[in-house]
Amino acid sequence: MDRIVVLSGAGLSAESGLGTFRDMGGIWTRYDLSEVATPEGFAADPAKVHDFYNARRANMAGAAPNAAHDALARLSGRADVTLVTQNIDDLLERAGASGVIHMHGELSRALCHACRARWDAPASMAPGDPCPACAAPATRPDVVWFGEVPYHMERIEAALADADLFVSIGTSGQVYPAAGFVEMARLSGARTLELNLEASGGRFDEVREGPATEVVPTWVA
Ligand code: BV8
Repeated sequence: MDRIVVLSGAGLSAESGLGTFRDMGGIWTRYDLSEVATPEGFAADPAKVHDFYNARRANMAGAAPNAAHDALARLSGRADVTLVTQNIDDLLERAGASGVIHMHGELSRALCHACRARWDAPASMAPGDPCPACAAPATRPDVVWFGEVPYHMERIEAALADADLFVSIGTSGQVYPAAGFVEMARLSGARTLELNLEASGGRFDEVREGPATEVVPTWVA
């Protein structure tokens, strides 16, 4: 049985109404990422950063998984499949997927800068909220900002080294280290497939263009 690594990006959740980043009207065309998705931005204006993530958390709560999430949920839990996502939403879990690796963290989780405790984030966070574990007013969304080390890299790299097939879904391949995964998979002998609205221009053996709700269920079936 093929050992499969799937990497998803914002295009997986686009048809659920969650914004992408670099498409027309994308999040990074409306916000300066250095102000809302870096540790420096958070240090400079934590209220602005919390507002940014509180709005996305509300958007996520009002969204529903789509047919692509449902299809990946059917794949998940299989011993030979590793689901990696750059997305910080919980739509794969709400579709029933298990063992999803959120390399950029999760919007539904909070983190304490002081003691590194993690817990389910409230709907709205604000500067100075006390940590439930150590009471320090050092809480933040549990997401990986630019300049921070992504989560679970060892586990992801081990899966890529062992993969027979690497499938990239709905990502522009602009952000590292995720953008380098296709090359890592190729070097370990895996076949590579891109499922995307439009080809990202990355080096894939095969590209299937179309909306995720069409090309992902067709591939999973
Ligand atoms: C790190 C969480 C060291 C927060 C995010 C110069 C060269 C190379 C690298 C760098 C460099 N300068 C700086 C870096 C490093 C930097 C980086 O890559 N910068 C880029 C901008 C050049 N990376 C980092 O800082 C990372 N950390 O490098 O640490 C290290 C490295 C390795 C090992 C140890 C240490 C940390 C990066 C994480 C940043 N956090 N998100 C949040 O979400 O707010 S990243 C951000 O971009 C998004 O969150 C998203 O996860 C990610 C990727 O975006 P996409 O998902 O691809 O979305 P995008 O809009 O770009 O594309 C949408 C796609 O969907 C398109 O392809 C479109 O066609 C498709 N689509 C649209 N609709 C549909 C669809 N597909 C299907 N169906 C549809 N309906």
